[in-house]
Amino acid sequence: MNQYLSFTEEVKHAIENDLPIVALETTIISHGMPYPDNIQMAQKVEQIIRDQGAVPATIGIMDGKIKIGLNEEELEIFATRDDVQKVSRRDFPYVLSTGQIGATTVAATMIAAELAGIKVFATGGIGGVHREGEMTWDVSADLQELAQTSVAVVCAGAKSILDIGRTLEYLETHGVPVVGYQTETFPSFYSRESEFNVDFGLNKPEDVASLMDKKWALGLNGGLVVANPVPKESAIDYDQIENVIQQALKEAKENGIRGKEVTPFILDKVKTLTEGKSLETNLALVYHNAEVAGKIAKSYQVL
Ligand code: PSU
Ligand code: MN
Repeated sequence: MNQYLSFTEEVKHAIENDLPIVALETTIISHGMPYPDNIQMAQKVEQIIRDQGAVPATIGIMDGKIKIGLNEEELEIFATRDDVQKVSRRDFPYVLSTGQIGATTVAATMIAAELAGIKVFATGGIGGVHREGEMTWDVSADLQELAQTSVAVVCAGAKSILDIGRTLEYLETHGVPVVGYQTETFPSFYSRESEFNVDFGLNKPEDVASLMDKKWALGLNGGLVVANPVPKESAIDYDQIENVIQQALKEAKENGIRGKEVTPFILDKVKTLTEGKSLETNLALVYHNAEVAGKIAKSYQVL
């Protein structure tokens, strides 16, 4: 194992005994949701994974180590401190070497999961090609990570703050399968649909596990997107959220928001503009993703 990894007892035990493990990210805690919703979410997601018979491993950087699994106290730190760095692939060496606290994005969590031998990761939504990305070149490092790091990312698709069409084109170019879990339509985070289809619809956790197994057995390194639509009762209407997103994007532009600040800024605006409804939806979809990821991890482990 890599010398910079450090494990909780629960995760260490799971690795030693070949138990199914689901990785979880910390950017969603530190930069994706307000306190105390974020800490409640972090705890509940772990519980949902345990209820599925898998072991949660929330990943973050602290004390010069990449922590694979965080205890209660550490989770609280990620949820409350305002000096937590947002860490993607680029930021990893800096934050680790300066001993800062780093919340891992999808890309960084995938890197850590792969180092730890974890194959399944549950999150909310992946980053992607931003709208007007052809001008700004704002393309999330999550996409390039999916191209090269062999982890299945269970998410509710990509937010329509992004250019979903270009995001899917990017993934196709880089050989990343986009699997719809019990859907043929690519979900757009708050909504169960978008204008785009997934590449492959699969209905059972075993089917997803089998696809993962075949991909990697062929030496086709890289991840896959398992797009799992938000439950119906928590979904927001596609057109309704589009108006909100337009407004949030406009404000981001007016405020000159750039680089890694863009995604957190827009998320926060959307939350304010929907008067918290988007947060409720966000929570519901993360819980659903955790449940499905737990099932996939179990199915993959017995192959
Ligand atoms: N989308 C969400 N919530 C989030 C993120 C994305 O709905 O918290 C976070 C994830 O950690 C994702 C990151 O990996 O934002 C992408 O940031 P960027 O676009 O700067 O790559
Ligand atoms: Mn970006």
